[in-house]
Amino acid sequence: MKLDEIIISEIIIQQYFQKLKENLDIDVGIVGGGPAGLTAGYYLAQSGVKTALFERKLSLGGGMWGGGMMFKVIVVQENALPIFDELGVKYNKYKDNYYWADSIHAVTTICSKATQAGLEIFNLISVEDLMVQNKRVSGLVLNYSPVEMAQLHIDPLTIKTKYVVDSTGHPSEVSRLAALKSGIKLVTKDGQVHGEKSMNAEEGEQFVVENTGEIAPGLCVAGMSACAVFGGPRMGPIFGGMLLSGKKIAGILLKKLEKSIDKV
Ligand code: 48H
Repeated sequence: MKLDEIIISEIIIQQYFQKLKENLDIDVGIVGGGPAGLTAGYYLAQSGVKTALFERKLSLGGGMWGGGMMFKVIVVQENALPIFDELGVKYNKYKDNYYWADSIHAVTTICSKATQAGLEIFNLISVEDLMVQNKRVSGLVLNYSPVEMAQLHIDPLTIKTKYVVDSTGHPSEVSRLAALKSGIKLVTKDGQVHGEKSMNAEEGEQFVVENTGEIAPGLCVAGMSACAVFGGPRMGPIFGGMLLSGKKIAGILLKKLEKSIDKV
């Protein structure tokens, strides 16, 4: 059967811009597609919240792909296993409270479940700023990652959000932007981003979950960004805290958005 190259191009252009247009005004805009952002996106989309995730890179998964030091194994503790069970990620027991999974299997499975649940993921898009109205974060300012990488002087586009989740990992980019430019004080002691501290797996894993939440009107933090914003320790290649943080922020947002929380 004959294939027409122009129809192939037409499908891609039409469908992509349709998706982008449908996401100009959304409930939740998640920035960063690592384990925290993807888990948050899964639970929100699963509950019917209109959610889009923006990832700067070509691939999703953030720091999960590389396991520890490029060795593709991740460690997860017992209290996060219900999330792996729900997402269908297979894992193995090493000893009490130490479980491990293949990092490639974990990332691909979480991505698959999240998109099946209805999460719209836009890769190759960087969030370069926030829209702020009446002292509330009310949108995301987007640009194509290649524009950012080539340092081209090209203006961005903006989408409207009820809530933004900063799940940008170690750099906590969105929270830093908010502290620097928005004129809104973050809920940290001095209103600023404190920066993450040196390794302590046990404290870091607890800290990341405890500090997941709304840090300015309309702006939430989850995953490693929560450690960076509130000055908590890093924890190395153990990922339970990232998954639990993603699930926690989804639960908080579901309550705020007054949707069913049955599935969270
Ligand atoms: C679009 C952006 C932008 C932007 C960044 O680093 P991540 O995997 O983040 P988490 O919090 O889900 O997981 C952290 C974990 O991977 C980790 O690093 C751990 C546990 N470290 C412990 C330790 O001791 O080192 O993912 C963040 C994602 C990445 O894919 C970035 O490309 C993306 O966010 N991102 N996307 N616009 N402005 N900034």
